[in-house]
Amino acid sequence: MCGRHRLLFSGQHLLCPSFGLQHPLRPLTGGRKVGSVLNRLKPGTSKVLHCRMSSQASKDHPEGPKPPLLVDDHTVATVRDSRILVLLRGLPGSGKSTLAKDIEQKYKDNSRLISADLHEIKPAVRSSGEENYTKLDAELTTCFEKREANLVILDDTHHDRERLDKLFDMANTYHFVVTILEPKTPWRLDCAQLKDRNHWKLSLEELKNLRPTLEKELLPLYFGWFLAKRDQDYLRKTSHEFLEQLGNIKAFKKRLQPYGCEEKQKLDLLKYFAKSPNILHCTTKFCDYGKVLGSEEYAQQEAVKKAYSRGYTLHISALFATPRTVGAQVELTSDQLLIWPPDAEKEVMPKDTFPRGSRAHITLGTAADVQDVQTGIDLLEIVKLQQSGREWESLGELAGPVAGKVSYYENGMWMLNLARKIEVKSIFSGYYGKPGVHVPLRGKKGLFNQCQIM
Ligand code: 2AM
Repeated sequence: MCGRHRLLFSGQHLLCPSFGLQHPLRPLTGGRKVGSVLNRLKPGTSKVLHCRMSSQASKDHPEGPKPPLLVDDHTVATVRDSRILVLLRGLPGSGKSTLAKDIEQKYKDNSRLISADLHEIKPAVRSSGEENYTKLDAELTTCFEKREANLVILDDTHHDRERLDKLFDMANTYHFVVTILEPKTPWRLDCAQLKDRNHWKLSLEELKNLRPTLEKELLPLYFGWFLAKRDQDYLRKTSHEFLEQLGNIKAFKKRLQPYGCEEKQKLDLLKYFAKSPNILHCTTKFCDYGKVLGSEEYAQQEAVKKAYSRGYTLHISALFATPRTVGAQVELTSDQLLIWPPDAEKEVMPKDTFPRGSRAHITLGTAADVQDVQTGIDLLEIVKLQQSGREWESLGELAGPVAGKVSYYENGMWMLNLARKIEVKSIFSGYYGKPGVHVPLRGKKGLFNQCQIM
């Protein structure tokens, strides 16, 4: 796969010593408190039906295991610091609305539940045209634009790929992480039971037509840990600080050639790394929506299923910069290694052997024309050089929020080993949208003049 990417380097990295910024614990920012959608129901329509459905489900049947964002304290704390769009997905009558309301209740100060039922959008294989969604989309857009909630819950069947793609685009525009939840009720795919449970009175045949669109799991472009909003902001600031300080150290100024600059020139690294991922994340498995061999098996693993939508703390031990990428090295815990694919390192460097998890990283920025996947390859190059046992040059120390020692490897590869590890909260989920969604690392335009004469 990496053949698709431009691999320009010849194998050096930089080893930066530690940098110790502890983030100040900021108070929860939270969105505005919003009234429940239930308050805005049209009299006598779905409200009664919803309530009936909910109580019927809980009395008659166990509803299956609850998702981590309802029951796991660490996940709850992480969700509160994140921007998340929860898409409830499943057949009508399968228990989505009950789950949606439970989530809304749990996060009532900062969540917004938007329901297709309340917009009277009848689930059907083809008929739910764009126009049916005009009002719902307007409500959703306002909610995103006005920052009405940090947790947006969308209750709909979500069986139609085009519809989903539109939602993934919207989530990207407003920097929301998407998590797809399906009810675990025993009857969720049982059309005979669903016929009596769905308030749209869909016939057995209609339900059977819808079922195949929902049976198959939706595979993302990639799975990974997505950083909570405030930890993401903190890490972006930290990476700017790192690049600014690194660019100013004498030893760096003397080794500009791999970055395409002469010694006398000044390189602004913040401009050099033109783009940054829309949402900072640590990829576990790249799936290409299921096209990558083994991605379906990965998604089916019990550990992966259990981890999905759960909160994790990632530990960052070093920051690194190469002529292609800038990234953060992540040290995975044993718990996190459970969902780390055994072939993650071999996938990009088949001839070498690395300790499991060596590729774990967060891409912070890439130079123009360089793809994100390069960051993990650059990190492995650095690890490989470290493993070779050679002594690397220690060429300076950074201070303040990025305190730590800077090491130089070769070919423009630098690493800062942080004096104190940075901890960031994250949610394990999938990225389902289009590839290549980026924001500038800094500035309004992605590209600037890279080198200036000093
Ligand atoms: P990253 O994890 O280093 O940032 C979409 O391309 C995302 O999937 C990026 O975040 C990218 O890199 C990650 N990724 C991991 N393996 C990949 C591969 N083999 N091809 C493309 N992208 C990959």
